[in-house]
Amino acid sequence: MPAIDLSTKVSRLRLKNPLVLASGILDLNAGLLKRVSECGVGAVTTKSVGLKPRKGNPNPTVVPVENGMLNSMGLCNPGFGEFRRELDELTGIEIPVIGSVYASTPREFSKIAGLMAEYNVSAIELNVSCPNVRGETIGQSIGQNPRLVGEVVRQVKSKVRKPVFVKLTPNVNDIVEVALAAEKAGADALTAVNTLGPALVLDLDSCSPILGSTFGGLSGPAVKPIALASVYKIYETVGIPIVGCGGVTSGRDAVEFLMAGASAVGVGTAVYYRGLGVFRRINRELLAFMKKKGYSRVSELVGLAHRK
Ligand code: RRO
Repeated sequence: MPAIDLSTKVSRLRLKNPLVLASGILDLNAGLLKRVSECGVGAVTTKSVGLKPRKGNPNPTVVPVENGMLNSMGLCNPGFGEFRRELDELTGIEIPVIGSVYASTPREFSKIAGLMAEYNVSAIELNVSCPNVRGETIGQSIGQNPRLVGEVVRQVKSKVRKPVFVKLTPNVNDIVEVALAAEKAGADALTAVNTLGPALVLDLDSCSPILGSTFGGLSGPAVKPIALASVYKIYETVGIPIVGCGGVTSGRDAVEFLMAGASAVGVGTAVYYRGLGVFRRINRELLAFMKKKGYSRVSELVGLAHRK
């Protein structure tokens, strides 16, 4: 029996296995990204960075909930001026790094994406889907507007030669419309999906919201069926590869995302709850499933759920 091949391709990126560290976890500096890269993951994504530093929302910004967690970080990051020092130190990393960026206008997106692309990253991920900033044109207020998403992608693509991924928000009426706008404008891949919200948890003693900024984005197993439906719907209509993301914790979850149409699978909240061993465990379970069912390549699983 031939050896089972876990490798996969997303646009021009070759991954040794389909697991990707999702943006927002253990990714704010080179030391952490390198540490994660040695734990069996196929690629890592950086925290979303902007042109200027951003303090983010008041504490607490993370609260565990049943089957997941809420975060309201608020795009806190040191700004590109500081973050570029971390990128300088990423030279020895042996797997693809996806550089995540955010901005508030198409022009600003092309500027920050152009800066990020000068460093040791294999692709740029445009974060147009953070749910935790209100009252500003940033994050999901961009991703909820297909026309604006198209303009952002067009301007970035005219500046950047590396593959451009667009991270989509599930907090829309029709995610396929946004995915199509991104594809039409030249996006090379889609990451689906960011966190679900607004979501709320109350403290019964103080009779008030636990999160410092009231609402947050929900992630983890609780969102998996919605994330999976998003990937499934996008795959039916869109031709570019998808990185499926939302509640992946086990090999079974990864298989579901692949069968729904993802070419790779983001893991975020599971790292928070289960630690860095989670990547090897998911890969082991994926391998065991493939062996049991007689699959020899990940590509044989991609989109299988659509074969009527
Ligand atoms: O920083 C955040 O609050 C955040 C971001 Br950038 C994101 O993309 N998704 C999320 O749930 N939180």
